[in-house]
Order: sequence, then structure tokens, then C-alpha cells
Amino acid sequence: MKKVQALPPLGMDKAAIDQDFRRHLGHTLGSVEAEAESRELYEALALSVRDRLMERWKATRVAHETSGNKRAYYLSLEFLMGRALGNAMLNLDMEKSVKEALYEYGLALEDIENEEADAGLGNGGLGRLAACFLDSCATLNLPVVGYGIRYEYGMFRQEIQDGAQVEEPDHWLRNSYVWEVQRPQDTRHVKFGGRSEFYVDSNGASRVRWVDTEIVLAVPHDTAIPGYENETVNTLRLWKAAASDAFELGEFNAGRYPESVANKNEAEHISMVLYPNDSSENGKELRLRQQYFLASASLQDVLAQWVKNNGANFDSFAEKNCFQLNDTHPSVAVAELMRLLMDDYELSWDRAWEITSSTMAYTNHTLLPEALERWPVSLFRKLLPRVVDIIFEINARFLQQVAKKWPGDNERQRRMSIIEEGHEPQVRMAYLAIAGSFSINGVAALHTELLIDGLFRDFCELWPHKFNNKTNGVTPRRWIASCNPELRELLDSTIGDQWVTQLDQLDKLTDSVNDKKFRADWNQVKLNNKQRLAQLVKQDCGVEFDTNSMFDVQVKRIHEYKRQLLNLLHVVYLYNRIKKGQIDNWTPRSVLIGGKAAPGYVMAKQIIKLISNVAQMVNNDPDVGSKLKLAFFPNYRVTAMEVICAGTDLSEQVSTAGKEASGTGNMKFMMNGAVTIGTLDGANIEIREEVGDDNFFLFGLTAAEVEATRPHYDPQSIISSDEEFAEVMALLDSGHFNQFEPGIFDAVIATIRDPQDPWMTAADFRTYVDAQERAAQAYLDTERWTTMSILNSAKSGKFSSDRTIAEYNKEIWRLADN
Ligand code: CJW
Repeated sequence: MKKVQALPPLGMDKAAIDQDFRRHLGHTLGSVEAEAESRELYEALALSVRDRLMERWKATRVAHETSGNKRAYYLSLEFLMGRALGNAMLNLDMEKSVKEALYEYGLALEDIENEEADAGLGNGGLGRLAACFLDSCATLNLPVVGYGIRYEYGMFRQEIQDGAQVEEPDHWLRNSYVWEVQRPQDTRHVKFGGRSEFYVDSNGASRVRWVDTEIVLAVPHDTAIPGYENETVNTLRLWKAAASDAFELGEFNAGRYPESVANKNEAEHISMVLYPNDSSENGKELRLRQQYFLASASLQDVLAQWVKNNGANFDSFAEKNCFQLNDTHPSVAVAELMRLLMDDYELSWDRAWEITSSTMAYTNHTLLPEALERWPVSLFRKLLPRVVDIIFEINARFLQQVAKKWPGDNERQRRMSIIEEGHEPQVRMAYLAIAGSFSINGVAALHTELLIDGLFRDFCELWPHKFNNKTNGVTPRRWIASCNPELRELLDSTIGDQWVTQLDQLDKLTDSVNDKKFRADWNQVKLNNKQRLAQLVKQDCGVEFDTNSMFDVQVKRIHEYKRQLLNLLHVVYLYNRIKKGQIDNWTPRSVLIGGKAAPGYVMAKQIIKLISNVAQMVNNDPDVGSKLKLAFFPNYRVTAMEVICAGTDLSEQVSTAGKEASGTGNMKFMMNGAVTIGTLDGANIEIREEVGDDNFFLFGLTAAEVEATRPHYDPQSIISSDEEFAEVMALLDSGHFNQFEPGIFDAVIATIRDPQDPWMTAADFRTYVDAQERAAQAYLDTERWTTMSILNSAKSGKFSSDRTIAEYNKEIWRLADN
């Protein structure tokens, strides 16, 4: 290779940025400057920022490759990155220079930023957590690489037509994506199909090779992940599937050109679209292909780099590498690492298992049975015959261990087997992940306790040392500094600017909580953010929110366990009170509900329609006026949350206790000064511990009470013994909200009365309404609310993903910071 001298670093001042901005506009994009379109302005600015990322990125890569330090890899089917431009400018500290440069041309940064599409390569919390973690790893100088799939189509765009969800494809790459760099030189080959062939190698050892396969190319596309003001730029490597020549050769030689191109399509389907399910598996073959594609390409990538630097000597591989599995989605990696070490690098089973089971770590994100992944053995065998052989061998050896610890306990062996026997035998992916990992963690204290006492109890008795908790967090760079610039400024001037990387510093706000000037400034910031949110709601929902009213918000995926329905029952309760004239000490409220339903989740879609219909009625009733507003926010996404969390007063976290593993939206609201109304579920429990019971509106059954109540749960008697609840149900039953669509809500309404209702909505109705009344009265007392709001922000330090990642590193990865 030729040696080319690198250029000196690019300037970060206004003049240097202006120079590059104009150069990219004219020379890269060929735009006529005087007539540049917004899209061109965005691209020119993004390229100018990218140039500055590039030199730091290169330096970080070289440092990581030459240091010989341990590295970690975050394997995830989802990375919900949102927009990159604002984040890059913040972390490189170039916002001021950019604004000055743009000012010369009368351009507003915000308008330019709005040209960028969200990278929506995730469903919800699990995908966004992965994105927050990458930001924290880079900020903490940790050598961590994210590995995922470069979906051509991300999370669908949600439109609301006649109150119902309609899905539109999200072709986010349509207008060229400036943040990725394709690295074809690192392309990997991923195999599918074929069969295992046994042979004896030159040393006389019996070995297996996987033959007659179809090969799909995995082409890496890298995105830069800048740390906050620390010169580190880490990498997110996303794989795109492409057809290999080997894939099409047969057809091509036979003169069947169109067939060969059709095959090419089939290979490329693997990275075509993100599955839009959150917390429920769909079991499609293509999904398993995606999972294996990610696992295999990523592991091959890491092994190839290892061999390049160390030769095929794996003695210290486990000391130097760690794979974090984001739920079971990439957990086939356990078997795939075994396969690569044995078949490609000729390690023995025992050596390969030592390495695998000391480099894999698994994070569980859910207890919901419908989300626990299982794949039919038959499908596995068809797609990945060699891998399934290995899974069976892992299971046989694992069950020997179980038999040794509990001799003769056949029932326990059946319960714990990685293969679930039955009419259609299944691979239990969580058990494969547990057997192959040295660390297994839940994502909030309660969640981990429930894993240990319930779902994974048997495994915990076998390997108690493997289980640990890592309460989730979110990055304060995106979720305060970038999305709430006015709050950022107020914080900087009150407690200094260290909070951005040491969020515990927010606790210093308690010293100013009684300071009149500070309190007035605090309220002004909140009011301005409410103004901004009200504008967005006006524009996207056509509903007018009065900024004097309490902004009461629930945004998250639509799921019965999250109980958007409970929130809606409260809205109908308030509406009924207004109609009855019971409006003493009334607190005007603007209720915002938003979120996507999985396209196949009929009940979730009905809930959206019901919210829309109630909104129609409430918003158009002259008796109601600004006492109550309800809007359904369409196409909820990262970029919308950036406006929503800053402008919220009351954060709705009302899941059935024991069902929401952690929640992370709850943390974003808290940091931005919203007060939570919530159940004792997920991280809500820890939020309440931090902020104190006086500053949190608690209601509902505990997880233990939910389970104890279940056997004799009688919603009908709860409803009939509560007059106001009965009135709410009567209004729904009467068809008041669906006068021209008779019967369409029967199924949803019936779930509330069903003694088998898993989410026990009726059980928490009364305590919820009472907690809402306490919140409403607290809001009327402006001084009290201001204190609560400040304290929520002040006590949110624990929920920085920097704290979470520091814990992952200290207790699981053990990386030196670079
Ligand atoms: O993970 C967040 C938690 C949140 C939890 C979410 C989660 O519900 O409480 O804050 C971060 O820890 N997401 C999933 N499980 N838990 C999840 C997401 C996508 C899925 C899936 C489960 C997709 C499939 C199956 C299960 C599928 O097959 O497409």
C-alpha cells in the first residue's frame, strides 16, 4: 500500500466551517449556491461535520487496534439512532461556530436539521437503549463496537386515517445517508442451507464441515459514534446483505438470467426490513435468517481481526473480547462462535466452549411469555443444519450438568432443556443464551428479582453467580443537552456544566430549589417548551393545547400491558365529570397519547381507534372547552420525543406491575422536570426511591398483589361497586364514542370486564383516578408543582446511561478506558 501523508486537522472555528460548508455545497453537491435547496444545505453542513468526525474516528480506530486492550461488542437486531447531525455537533462542540456561520446566510439551524430523516432501526425501548449505550461507551472512552443490521426500511411510518393506524414504509435511505461509510474490504460470507459433512483432518482428528450452502455476503456500513468532547469516535457497524456470485452461479450458467437475478433478490431480502414487533415474537423464517446473518457476520469480523493481529492463536481471546447480547435476538451467536472456532479454526469442543462461555453475556429485557423467542427445530435444521447439531451437543452436555446436580430429577431436566420437546420441538433461545453466557442481567431491580425468583429460577439455583442487575439509563447528551437547550443553559448557569457527563451533579439543584429567581427561570423554560410542544401537536394532530393546562403525556408502543386503556378510562371519567358539572377546583388538562401498534396486533390497533374517537368527542364538545383536550400523536419516534419530553408536566407510567421490565421514557421525562404518575413497576420503583414519595404519584397493585389477586379477580364487582367507574363503562357501552360505527369497540371494552384480563385494568382504576386527582390538585398549587418538577430533575442522576455503562464495564466487560 502507498503511504499518503494525512492533512492537518480541520479548524473548528466559524471561518473554517464556513469554508467547508461552501466547498461541499459547490464542489461536492454541485449546487448553485444562490438557489440551494434545504436538502442541499443539510447535506453540505452534514458533510462538513462528518469531515471533522472522520479524523477523530480514524485516530480512535488506530488506537484501539494497536493498544491490544480488551474490547466489547454490543450485538443487537435494533439500533434506534434518530438523527445524527445535532448529536455530532453537540459532542464535537461545534454548535456555536456552525450557528455563526449559518447566520451570515440568514439560515436557521433548526430548519436545516429538520431535513434529516430519523434512523429508525428499532421498535422502542430496547433499540433506543442500544443507541444510548453507544453514546455512553464513546463518552467513557470504552472500546465498544455496535453490530447490527442496515435495514433498507426502518420502523414503519404511522399515519392515522379516520382515527385508525395505517402503516407506510420508511424508506429512510432514499435521499442518500451521509453518515455511513461502506467498507467492502471487510465483507463476510454467511452460509445458509446445505448439510454437515464429517471428515478426518490431516492430524487424524474427526471434523465437520458445512457444505452445499448458499452464501450471502455481509457488507459492512460503518457509522461514527462520537463521545462527548473527548476526541473519541467509536463505530456502529451495520451489515447489508448482498448476493454473492456463488449464490447465482448455477442459474446463470444454465442460461436462466432472470432466475439468477431473482435469487439475488432473495439474498438481499435479509436486510430489507425491520420486523415491527415490540415484545412479541412472530417466528418468521426471515427473522431467523436476520438473526443468524448478524451473529455470523459480526463474529467472523471479530475473529478475522483477531487472527490478523494475533495469528490463529486463541489462548488470550477470552481475556480480550466480550460479546453483549441484546436480548435473545442475536443469541444464536453462542452456537455460531462454537462452530467458527471448531470448524474454521480447528479448536476442540472443550477449548471452544471455554472461550465461548467466558466471552458471551446476555441481557434479558422482558418477562412476557409471548416475547420469549423459540424456534422450531425443523426450521433451524433446514436453515442452519450445522448450527443445530452444535445446539444439540451444547444441550446434551448441559443436561449432564443438571443431572449431576439433581440426580434423578427428570422433571427438572425437561424444564431446563434448551430443546422443548413436544409435537413440534423448539429451541428455547433464552436457555441457549444462559447456558452459553458468563453473565445474565435484567434491566431494573424488580425485573432482575422476578427473573431470579421466577422465569430463570432453575438456572439461578445452578449458577447463582451468573445473575446480576443493570438498571437502564438514557444519555443526558441527547435527552437534556440537545433536546432541551433552554434547560441546558439554565443548568449550566446554576450548577456549572459538569452535569453533562456526571449527571449526579444535578443534585446540586436542591440548593437552589427555594431560590425565587431560579424557580421563575425554571417555570419559564418549561413554559417555552410547552409552547414548542403545543405547536407540534397543533401541526401534527390539529388539536389546540393551552399552555396553562397540565400537559399529561403517555408515549410508547401501544400494548395492553402498558395500559393506554387505563389512561383513556381516566379521560372518559374526567369528561363525564365535566358533563355532570362537577368541576370544582378543576385543573385544565391536555392529554397526549402516542405510539405505534404492531401491524398484526388487532387489540392495540383498536385502542388507537378508541383514543381517536374519544378525542373527537371531547375536543368538539363546547361544554368541555379547554378544561380537557385529548390528542393522539401520529408517528411517534425519537425526534418527536425530543420535543415531547421537554414540554411534559405529568409522565404516565401505568403498566401492570411486574410487566414493564424497566421503561426508559420514564427517565427522559424525569430528567426534563416532569412528575411521574405510575405503578410500582420496572424502573419506576427506583425513580420513586430517588425522588421520594412526595414527588411521585403512586397507585395500583404491586407485582405480588397482582399475582395474588389473579385467581379471584372479579372486575365486574369492582365496576358495579364503584358508581363513577360504572358510569364510565356505561358511556363506553352506550356507543357514545362510536355512534356511526356500532360495535367496533366491543372487544376492547370486554377485556376490562374479563376475569381473565391479564393486565387487570379494572383493579387499578380507583387508585389511579385518586392519584390523578392528587396530581391535579398539586398542579393547581404552582409553588408545590415547581418544587416537585425541580426535584425530579435534581434526583435523576442515577438514570444516566453513563452510570449503567460504568456498571456493565466494572462488573461484566472489564475494559480499560483508552
Ligand atoms: O426493553 C426496554 C425496557 C422495556 C422493555 C423493552 C423490551 O419492554 O421495559 O425498558 C429496554 O430494556 N423490548 C423487547 N423486550 N423488552 C422486545 C423488542 C422487540 C422484539 C421483542 C422484544 C421483537 C421480537 C420479539 C421480541 C420479534 O420477533 O420481532
